[in-house]
Amino acid sequence: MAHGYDHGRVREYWQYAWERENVYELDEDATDPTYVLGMFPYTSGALHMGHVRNYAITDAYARYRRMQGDDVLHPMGWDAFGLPAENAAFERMTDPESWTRTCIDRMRDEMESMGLGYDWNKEITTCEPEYYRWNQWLFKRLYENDLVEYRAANVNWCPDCETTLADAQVDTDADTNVCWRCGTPVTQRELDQWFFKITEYADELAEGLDDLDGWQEGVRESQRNWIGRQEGTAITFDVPNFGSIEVFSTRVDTIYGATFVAVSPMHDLADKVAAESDTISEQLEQMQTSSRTDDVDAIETSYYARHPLTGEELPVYIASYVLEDVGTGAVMGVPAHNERDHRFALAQDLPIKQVIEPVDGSETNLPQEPYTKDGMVTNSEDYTGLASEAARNRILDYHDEVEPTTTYRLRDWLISRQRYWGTPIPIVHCPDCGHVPIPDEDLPVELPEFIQTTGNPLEENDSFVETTCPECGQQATRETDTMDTFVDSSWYYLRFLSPEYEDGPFDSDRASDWMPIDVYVGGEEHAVLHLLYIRFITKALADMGLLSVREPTEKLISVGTVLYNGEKMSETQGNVIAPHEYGPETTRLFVLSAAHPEQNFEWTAKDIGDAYDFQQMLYNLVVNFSERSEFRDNRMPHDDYLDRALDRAIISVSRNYGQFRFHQVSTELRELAQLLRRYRDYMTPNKDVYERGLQTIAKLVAPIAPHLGEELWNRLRGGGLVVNSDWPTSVRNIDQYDVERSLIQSTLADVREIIDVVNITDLESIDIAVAEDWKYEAHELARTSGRDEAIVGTILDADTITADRERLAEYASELEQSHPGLDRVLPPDREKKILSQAAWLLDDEFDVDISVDQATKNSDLSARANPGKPAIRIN
Ligand code: ANZ
Ligand code: ZN
Repeated sequence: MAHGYDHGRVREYWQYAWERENVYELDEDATDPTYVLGMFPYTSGALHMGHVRNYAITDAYARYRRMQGDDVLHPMGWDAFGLPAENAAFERMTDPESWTRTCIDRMRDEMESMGLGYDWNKEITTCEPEYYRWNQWLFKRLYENDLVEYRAANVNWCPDCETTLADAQVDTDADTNVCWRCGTPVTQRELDQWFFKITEYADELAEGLDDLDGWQEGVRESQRNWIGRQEGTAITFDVPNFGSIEVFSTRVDTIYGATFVAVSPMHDLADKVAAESDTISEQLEQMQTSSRTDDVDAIETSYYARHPLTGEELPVYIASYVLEDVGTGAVMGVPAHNERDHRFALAQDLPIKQVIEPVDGSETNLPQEPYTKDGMVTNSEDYTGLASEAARNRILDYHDEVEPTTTYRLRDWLISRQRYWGTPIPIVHCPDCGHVPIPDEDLPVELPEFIQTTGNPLEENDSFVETTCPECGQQATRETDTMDTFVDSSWYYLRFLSPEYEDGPFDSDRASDWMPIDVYVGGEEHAVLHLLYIRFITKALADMGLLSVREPTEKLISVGTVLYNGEKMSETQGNVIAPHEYGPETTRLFVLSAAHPEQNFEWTAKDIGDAYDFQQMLYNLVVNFSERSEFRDNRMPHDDYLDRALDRAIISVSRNYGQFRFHQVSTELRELAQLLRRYRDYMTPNKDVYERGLQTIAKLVAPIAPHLGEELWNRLRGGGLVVNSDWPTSVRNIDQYDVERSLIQSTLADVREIIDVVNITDLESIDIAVAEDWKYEAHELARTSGRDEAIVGTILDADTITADRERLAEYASELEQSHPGLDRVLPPDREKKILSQAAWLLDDEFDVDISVDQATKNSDLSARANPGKPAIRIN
């Protein structure tokens, strides 16, 4: 064809049409729109393939729902604060704001040229005072509700980024804790810091996961692990000259085996010991700032702990393997039954005392290796002879020093950042009044102009720092920390509901109608951080009476990674293919066709080529139709076939869209396009049938390839824009479309295989025979009978089946072999009809006469004809 599909022109033309008609704007009177949200991007300056994949998913789904007649809220905005902007500003001698604005403009352009259908009226940008004033407002409400804490804390410090990091922003790379952004090993520092008390919600956050049916199990499991809820006991050891140490243990049954006590380098006892000795102080400092958690790194102390049950004196160590933020930051060391305690005891030459034996009497490898399983308690006074479990309960009951407790791995959320490009924390430090929140009417506390410095630019800015106390009016200083950017994204989905709202961060009435988010789509790297924060904030807001839901999103799609030669495609790997390299729509079609949203997939030029060819092929079909003058009026069986195939496709494609199986959609549409082409070439097409086919495919393809959809629709004179058109409906409601489809496919495959095997060259005809009625009755009886039922007996006893006993018995035992697991089949007349309609496909392929009949008792095909699997004879 001379005139190919001109992607550039088509794209521009339809984007202009969409904009002119405001097709993506949400009707403000909508009562409960479908809320489809992709995680808004960090403003790094360019869209990458991961973005395109996420946003192609939300866009396809939003379009599908819109064509179904739903009101759809599909907004977009910018997660615009953050350290990279500051770094970029340094490198480019500009300021973070200008740099960020440039990035936003570029990214918005790229999104528009991808044809993503957003309601731009709802755009939000987190670095604007109109947005971040509500971060400050939120901070204050949390503060009033006792969910904010200011305390000195040992925090993770990245020397390169010169900032503190939340625990969740520290990665572990080959046993070393490193900064998630730059990979520099993290050290520890003690600073006064602001925290959000997410741990108050630890229980609810953990328990709520069980009810989040629309979330992938993998994500729920990551959150469960992150929260790390653990039942155990707290055991108090008296420590003369210090007080007491509380340890956390899940194995109180091993308490008689404790031969030492160890505390983490951050424990109060460690501080006390350091204060008493300069050498230890130095050693300790090294331990505290080290990012290694060496198993045997230890400081011996002069303190001892009194064993609560035996009164024995146990030495106390400071040990780096004891983690500050697990349990109570202290352990009782039971070398005989715990791996880490064992390694430590060997290195420190401490006694190893066995108190558990295997129940089956087998030998252990003690003292060379610890025995870590439950078993029978030994060497333990009154508890000797009990099973571990029983001993645990008994010890708990009898000793006040042992208390049941639940611990969490989850820590409070450290939100202080010593950086400029973030939301100022709305607090004044007054010498008399302490920390005083800034009154609501004085919000926002705006960021002052950027100053290039090495430390925190806010600290250098006297006119920002110096202020008066809102309570007593005397000279005071402003807080110079800014908020973690995860605060900005912890509630932005609520701002989208009413972005102009001025009386609060969002309109609570509307939020109660429109929340939760129906589908939330984003990268799998956010499984823990962001998705835990939004759950926490939603719950906190609900407890303040501002929201009526307690979970932010019903359905979550955690999107897999795009790979290139097996590696994640990313800026840092230097293997990025820009989304525009192949034309936006080809890229969209490709990313949606490649795999399930949750799966990773490999970028290949061939698949890109296929996505391109598919568009070309559809376009050519439609152009050819619009230029054709010759059509047929009468109706033939293969017209019925096409009609029915269309109905099947509509039902199945709709279901797949509803379940986010876009790659399935794409496969089906490619098959449908091929079928339409075959139909056209087989015989002069019937105009109505063919036109319906093309119009249907134009609509079905529109959510995943919107520009192409419009172009096809327009050439078919569909009227109006396809985005605004109604989703196609099937003429017949085909209940078992999938059974029909597999009957056709397997029968065609069987024919091909037979022809292949017998190697017939001059075919004359093909006879297809569906089974006799009684076989369907027997099949249905077998299929619906119980798992353990004797099939042959059941069938032979059924007096509804009238058939020759001998043949019935033979068939019944065949059925018994495949039961359970028999497939559902169609009734015989329907099988016959469907196959007659499909006969033209064989005629087209092999150029032969086809007959489709039902087998009769005496015909030679009757033995081989079974329900769902007709007999085939090649002549
Ligand atoms: C004594 C004991 C004896 C323990 C025994 C285990 C086995 P798991 O084992 O992963 O479920 N623990 C407690 N606080 C810790 C901290 N801050 N740093 C390092 N380890 C700590 O975790 C529970 C066990 O981890 C606890 O039970 C404690 O050792 C250790 F035969 O207490 B156990
Ligand atoms: Zn004051």
